[in-house]
Amino acid sequence: MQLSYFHVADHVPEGPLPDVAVVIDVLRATTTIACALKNGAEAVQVFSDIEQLKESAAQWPKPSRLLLGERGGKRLEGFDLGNSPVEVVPEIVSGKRLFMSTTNGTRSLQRVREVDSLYTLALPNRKAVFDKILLDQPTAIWIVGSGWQGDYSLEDSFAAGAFADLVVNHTPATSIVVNDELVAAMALWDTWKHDPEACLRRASHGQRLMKLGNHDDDFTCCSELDAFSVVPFQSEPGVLKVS
Ligand code: 3SL
Repeated sequence: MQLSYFHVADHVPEGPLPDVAVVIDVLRATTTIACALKNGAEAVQVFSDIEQLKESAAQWPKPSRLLLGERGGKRLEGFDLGNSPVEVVPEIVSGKRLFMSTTNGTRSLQRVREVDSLYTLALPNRKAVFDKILLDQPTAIWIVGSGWQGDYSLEDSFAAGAFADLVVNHTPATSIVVNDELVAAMALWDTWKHDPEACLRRASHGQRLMKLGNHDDDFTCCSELDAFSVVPFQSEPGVLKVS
């Protein structure tokens, strides 16, 4: 099984696709997706373009839809929710389709939406996603981070290393770490694995969120390793459901 990591969507190569892709946006899109599906959302449909999101949402019955999104960490005007994993509680999201657009995470998802098996991963569902992917017995996995506006992000690379660490330790004889980006991500995991929240707070996007206000609950939720078992899977282009 060949494992590669690309820290932003723009670094994903053209050409043959792998059988599995895993998209990561620890702060906070893929954590929010995991929490929303765990809390009973019918699906999360992702868009990088806000106008397309509004058009698609308008086709959906009003009582069973929610608009969720942010730019620069702040909730979009006229949207029901921002992008906080602690806001997507069962009383609000259960049975609803969430139409979602975020600064970076939804762009990465769009970039690999043609891959046959597409999953999203956050720290709380790392082990669950790993267990599911192992059943697929893939030959190649692309791990795709979201970064921040085209730049590297510490927390996505940390989570990429956390995922790769599980794969490599479980199947040492058959796992091949293809690129140096993933070697570096695994070293990051080794550095911070005993204190994931410290890594998230040290990251530039963590610092950005702290400047925007009190996000303590977000940090707690986003750094809770292997806490629950929901596995978000792309069931049709752009639509994530529980696998
Ligand atoms: O960039 C993204 O996709 C978001 O997760 C950013 S934020 O944490 O909501 O600010």
